[in-house]
Amino acid sequence: NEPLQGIPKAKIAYFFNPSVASFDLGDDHAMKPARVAIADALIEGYALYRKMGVFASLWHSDWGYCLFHRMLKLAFNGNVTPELATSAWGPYLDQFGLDAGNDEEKSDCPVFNGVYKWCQHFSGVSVEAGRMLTEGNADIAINYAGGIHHARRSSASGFCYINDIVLATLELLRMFPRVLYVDIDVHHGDGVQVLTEHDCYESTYFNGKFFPTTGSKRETGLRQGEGFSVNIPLDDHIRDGPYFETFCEVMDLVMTHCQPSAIVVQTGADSIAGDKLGTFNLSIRGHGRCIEYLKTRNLPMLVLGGGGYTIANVARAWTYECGLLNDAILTD
Ligand code: TV1
Ligand code: CA
Ligand code: ZN
Repeated sequence: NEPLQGIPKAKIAYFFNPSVASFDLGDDHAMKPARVAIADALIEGYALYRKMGVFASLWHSDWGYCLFHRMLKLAFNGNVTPELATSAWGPYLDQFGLDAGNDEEKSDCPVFNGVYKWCQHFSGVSVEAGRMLTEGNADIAINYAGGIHHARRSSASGFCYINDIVLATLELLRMFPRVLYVDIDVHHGDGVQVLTEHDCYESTYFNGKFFPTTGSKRETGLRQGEGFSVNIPLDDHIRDGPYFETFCEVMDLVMTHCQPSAIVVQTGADSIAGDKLGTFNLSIRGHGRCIEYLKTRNLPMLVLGGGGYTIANVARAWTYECGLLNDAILTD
């Protein structure tokens, strides 16, 4: 696993904003933004900061809302709060996929304190990370706070209120004619799929019952994107061997067919064994092999986070993969 002689190392821009740790969707909510801070602490602890350009991005941006989303900005002008959600704005929440977050029922997309800031933060950073690539200032840009793949243009879904992946991909498409999106989160990346008619797309997991229930093999792209999407339904409890065999087989074909000029990868860690929501049996090493595979293509690459609900696994996986991207093999 030594880096090949003579091949220059990739220039990596790593983004982290410590304020992620302060966002809280609710005590018992599965999505914990703070896991990104734990991953970051481990990444720093393994001395990976010394190998990358580190951007403690404090940038908050409304771009996302201007470019693409209507929901929170236009509907609520960013002022949505739990108090307003239970009073004046109550009747309008439903159409935007939001929930007042009453204790009685577990809701995927509650209006929590700071929801708008959280979205501004990670989506602004994903776009900024994308810009590092379009401006040629890095070969790989990383934002583990992003990768929030279910959000639709006008509605929240599955813990996702704003689709930073689509926003960052739009930024990449300004420079790169074809962007390949790869999604190894256990859930199907439905919000990205519906918005990427011209791009390649790959996702894992389909089962008519598992959230969000989309992502069958027959969904292969629309109009000018027909034939440029691929969904790979996989079985529960799938292990490293069969998973990576399928991944390679499909990706080899995708690479030839699509000839991408840049890659966006959503590295949701809920496909790792022992996840609170996920049902796959991948090891961290197995999950990481997908990242290794993509890295060897030597294309500008935006690496985003995603799901991941067993926090120690998330932090370990993203640290291990951040190591791989930096040509370092980390061990326990
Ligand atoms: C509050 C508190 C919400 C505890 C939601 C699991 C909770 C879930 C919770 C949960 C949970 C889902 C559905 C609900 C069908 C809907 C970031 C009836 C222990 C990218 C999103 C999964 C995954 C949504 C996001 C899913 C991602 N599963 N505890 N909610 N409706 N929603 O099934 O892809 O990882 O589980
Ligand atoms: Ca997926
Ligand atoms: Zn997921």
